Amino acid sequence: MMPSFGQIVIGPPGSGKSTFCAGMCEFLTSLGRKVAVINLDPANEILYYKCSVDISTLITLDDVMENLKLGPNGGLIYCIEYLEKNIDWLESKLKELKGHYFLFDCPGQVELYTHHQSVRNVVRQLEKWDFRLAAVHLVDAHHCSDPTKFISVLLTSLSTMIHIELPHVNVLSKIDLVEQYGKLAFNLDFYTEVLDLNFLLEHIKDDPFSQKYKKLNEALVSLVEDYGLVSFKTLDVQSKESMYQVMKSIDQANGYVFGGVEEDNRGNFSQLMSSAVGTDFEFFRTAAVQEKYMVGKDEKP
Ligand SMILES: Nc1nc2c(ncn2[C@@H]2O[C@H](COP(=O)(O)OP(=O)(O)OP(=O)(O)O)[C@@H](O)[C@H]2O)c(=O)[nH]1
Ligand SMILES: [Mg+2]
Repeated sequence: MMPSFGQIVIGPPGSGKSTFCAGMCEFLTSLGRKVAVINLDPANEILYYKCSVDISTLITLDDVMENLKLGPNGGLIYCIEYLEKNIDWLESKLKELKGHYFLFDCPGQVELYTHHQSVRNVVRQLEKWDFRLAAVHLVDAHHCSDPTKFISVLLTSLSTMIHIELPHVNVLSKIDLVEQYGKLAFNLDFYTEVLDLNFLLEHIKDDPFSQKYKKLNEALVSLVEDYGLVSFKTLDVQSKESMYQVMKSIDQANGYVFGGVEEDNRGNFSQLMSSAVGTDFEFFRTAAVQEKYMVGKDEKP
């Protein structure tokens, strides 16, 4: 039986998860992939995409907050625990969508990915149903302009990777706005490759507050370096080239390149190779797709 492939799209509030799901759905559809977007965020009010399954038909955050007198954070945790307890609901919905490529739009609450067990348990269950998944972890790129914020981004990314235990693609989203809060101290590669973080420490402001946490920052940075797990792709959701590069990384991470090639192209060696080795045998086919992608939308200046 064919496994199901897909992406678990996670990250802090406002990092661009829902926009990414909408863009990725459109992009993959133009490539000929049959995509189903699953909204698992009970706080999503307006959806930018046509979703195939919507958690709000199971439970809504408003109902929970009102009836259980919970705040937005507690309410969201309750909703996700409720989803975990009612996993049969998800199973029956997903069964009807067999043969699709899945995009799971998840809530923007960090502790769900670093500590809490429910998302992790739902992911493990999906794996038991033969889903091959990659976590796509979006973080707003503007955090690069502040070294201490970037250290916290690194830590969140690392804890998420270790906690969720999926093949993982970290993405700096909204890269088109990266310098909106100030010029970067280093080239972009410095932030994406995460190689020599000691340089970062030199750029932390020299005020009494930072002085106090100097040793802590040093320790955190060396922890991230010791694991050597965190690196980033960059994303501008409006750019076809950028979407293509992110898609290639995700296809390698969840194994789609080896097992999920579109029905029509099964056995098409060049396609398999182009994705697997990262060269661009596919260039002309993709160029055509890029023309088709987001037709009618304004191009970036
Ligand atoms: N400039 C720019 N804006 C973006 C990009 N991606 C998302 N945005 C904007 O960022 C804002 C938040 O995007 P969402 O997709 O709602 O973020 P989210 O992570 O789903 O947010 P929550 O569900 O509330 O956690 C929206 O105004 C988007 O238009 C991008 O690549 N570039
Ligand atoms: Mg969202």
